[in-house]
Amino acid sequence: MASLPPPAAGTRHAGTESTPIRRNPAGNVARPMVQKLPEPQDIAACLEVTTFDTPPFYSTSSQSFRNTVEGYSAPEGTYDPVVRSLHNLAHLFLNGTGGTTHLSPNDPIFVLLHTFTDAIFDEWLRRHPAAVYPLENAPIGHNRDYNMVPFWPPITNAEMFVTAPENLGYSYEADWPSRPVTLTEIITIAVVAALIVVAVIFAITTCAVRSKTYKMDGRQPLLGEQYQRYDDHDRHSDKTQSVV
Ligand SMILES: [Cu+2]
Repeated sequence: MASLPPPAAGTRHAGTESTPIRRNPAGNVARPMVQKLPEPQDIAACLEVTTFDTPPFYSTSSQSFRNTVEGYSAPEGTYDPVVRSLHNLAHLFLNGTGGTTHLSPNDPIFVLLHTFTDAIFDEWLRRHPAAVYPLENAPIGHNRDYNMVPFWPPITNAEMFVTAPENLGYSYEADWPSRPVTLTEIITIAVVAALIVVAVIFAITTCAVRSKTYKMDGRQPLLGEQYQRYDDHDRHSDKTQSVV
């Protein structure tokens, strides 16, 4: 029996005829939200989401790092049905083959996007060493001790919930963006700085006043002008005596 010829360039990975790879970056005028790529601060924000996943362990999960990096939540972790961010936003920005779920692996950018998404996950694991993978109630195949499909030999989700250098044989080198300072933090820093300045001025003033007082005390004669002198007293006594 003759074998089928290899699929021509531009066909689907499933081997059925399709169109060439298409890209129309930022060209989806019907969805302004997907006309831009994720920003570095979006990555910084998602790296600060502290919980790996939250019920219902789905694309509607809020404050879930998994759902945030996937792109169904705002970068800070809050679920919003209209938001598309990070991984999802990069797909949708491509607005073509890379933005269509069942075709996206045909665009070579897919490899870069998913490698970088894994690098973010790896950095998140490094920053949150106490994080736990859901034990139960996740969709089928996604509990901690379930095997990852289709890998063979079988390996569980828990076994892959480790940083890359730990036992996967590779590591990432990336300059991770730092989170911008929030207005609340700026106000807090300003208030603390002002209090420190006031405390320093108060301390300096107190020291100066005490030092001056000490010096004045040191020069204070035992008897000043306000005290009656012996001779005055004597004179006064003499007057008294003379009156008498
Ligand atoms: Cu993807």
